[in-house]
Amino acid sequence: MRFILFLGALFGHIYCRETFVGDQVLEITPSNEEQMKSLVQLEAEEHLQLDFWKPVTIPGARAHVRVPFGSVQAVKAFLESQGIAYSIMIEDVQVLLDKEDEEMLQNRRRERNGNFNFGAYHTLEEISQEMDNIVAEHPGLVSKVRVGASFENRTLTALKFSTGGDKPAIWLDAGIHAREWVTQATALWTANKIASDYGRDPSITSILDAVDVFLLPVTNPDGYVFSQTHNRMWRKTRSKVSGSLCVGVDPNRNWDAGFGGPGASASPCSDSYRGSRANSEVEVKSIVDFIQNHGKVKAFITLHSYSQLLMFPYGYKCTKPEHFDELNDVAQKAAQSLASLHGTKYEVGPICSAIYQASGGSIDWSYDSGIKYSFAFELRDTGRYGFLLPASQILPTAEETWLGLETIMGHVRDHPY
Ligand code: INF
Ligand code: ZN
Repeated sequence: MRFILFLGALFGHIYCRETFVGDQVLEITPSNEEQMKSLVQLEAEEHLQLDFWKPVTIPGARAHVRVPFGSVQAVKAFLESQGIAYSIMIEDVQVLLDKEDEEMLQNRRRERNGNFNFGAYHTLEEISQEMDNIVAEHPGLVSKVRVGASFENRTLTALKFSTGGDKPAIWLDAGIHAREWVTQATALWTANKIASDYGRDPSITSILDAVDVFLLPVTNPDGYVFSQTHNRMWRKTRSKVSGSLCVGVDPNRNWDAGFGGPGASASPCSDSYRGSRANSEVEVKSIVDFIQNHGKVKAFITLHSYSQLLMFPYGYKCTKPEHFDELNDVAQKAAQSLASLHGTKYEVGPICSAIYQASGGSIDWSYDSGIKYSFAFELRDTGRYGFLLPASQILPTAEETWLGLETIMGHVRDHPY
């Protein structure tokens, strides 16, 4: 572990941030089962501290792995000895992180007098402040809802968009995985878009005249703060795991849907650790309770990054969901709408075939709870920057994603059940 004392002028605190100087992200393409096996063995070598951004799935599929500087030579020598093809996706992770820090600093200076810059990454405090501003600017439409609290007791605050009455609702969350920063930024932009354009944009107006929308921009606030102050690569919650020195549970393995099945780890130190039991994470339990209490949630949409995928159930099994045809049709249309703006290509399909088997995922739980319109987006990009997507791509990402969301929300509006 390499730490530097980061005089946090950025956030006014003093804390240790992990550095990633010389770390490289490799794109590895195993071409057969034997090479796959070698890669799985490599992943098991704990001392190498490999961080798979995109896990190994099938021969010919590309895996992305962040390799700590100290392991780069050994890993490359191993891959070459096995004849496994690879390329360098990111030459030096720290260079991208320094740029990200610099941009956040500059944005903070500019913003002090100007208005909120949706095309930049923000701290949790700034996001919370902007959510308050959106409510203040649209009091008749937007309100704050306390969904619950995180392990470290930060409030899980959602925005409710409602034109009144007791309507069916659409749930939209982002940032369940802390390091996927473009998703929290996209959710905040989306909140402002819906609030600003209701009454002006016929599509948004017709959606909100039929359904309410609940939007939770930072589903994993503890992890998000940790990714900004200690470890940019953090994914999980920050809960204490009894009997382990490792921290946190993968909140996208903790839902009561095929819990503990394939594609989730039983090891607390794994980035896909499922937790000791379903709903062990208060962030997950809070959403489950909120949705069950509401009782009329008809769509559950979650934003992840990266890979440019629009997925629907199932992840915990590889059999087709009952409503496969309809979900696939809606997802195809949504991906087409999304692509129409900047040409960004998304693949569409069930989680298990789009990427891999993953148990305990949120949209499998919502679907099996009767919420038919359950979708997961994997936003930009496909690996050039991965989780470290430059802030310059936030606005184009948010604008194109909205076209996909609007398609799904319109379908929900027109197909009450
Ligand atoms: N997504 C994968 C994950 O390991 C795949 C996924 C997405 C599974 C949605 C289930 C539901 O959770 C990401 N992407 O982590 O950020
Ligand atoms: Zn994710």
